[in-house]
Amino acid sequence: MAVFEGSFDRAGSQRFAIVIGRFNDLITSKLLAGCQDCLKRHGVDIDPQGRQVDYVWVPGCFEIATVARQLALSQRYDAVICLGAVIRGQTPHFDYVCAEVSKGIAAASFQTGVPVMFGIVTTDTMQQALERAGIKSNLGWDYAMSALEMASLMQQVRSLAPGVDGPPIGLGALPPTLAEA
Ligand code: INI
Repeated sequence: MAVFEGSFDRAGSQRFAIVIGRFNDLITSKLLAGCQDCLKRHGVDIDPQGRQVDYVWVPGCFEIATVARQLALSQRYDAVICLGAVIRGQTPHFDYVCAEVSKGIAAASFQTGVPVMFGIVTTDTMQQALERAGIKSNLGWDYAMSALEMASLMQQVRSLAPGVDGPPIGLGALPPTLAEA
């Protein structure tokens, strides 16, 4: 039998989409910078005019999953990275947005078989969000690492059952990924 693990040495041949929420862009732009730094240092060409990373801006976290699912369905990407920030205010809005973005991203990944990374910072205060977006650490870097790992791992796991890489429910078989073509 075997042990499967994602590696970080295939980054130069992988493609990524990054979906970023404009809401709280003081935070999300810093998450994006951390994410890009990680991808670049692992050999990914992060230039928007290049062939490896596409960037998609959406109004806020509520819209992220819809776009991420559509990008995953395109089969152009080895992983989709979602970046957003939800900061608790004095209204119940926080809970609605958190619930939808978390369920939506999980569904997008499960339905398409493409790794969709949950890069959503959820905090009580702006100070806590800033600490996670560069003051203490930058979670954008961590989300990119997870994307690299999952992109590599899914390539290996898919190869166990060639031609059966479609989603588990509902949508029927999808064409092979560009990475495999
Ligand atoms: N969007 C966020 O990304 N973060 C938030 O903290 C947030 N809050 O708290 O309101 C938020 N709201 C906007 C929402 O995501 C949608 O863009 C908007 O409701 C339009 O559909």
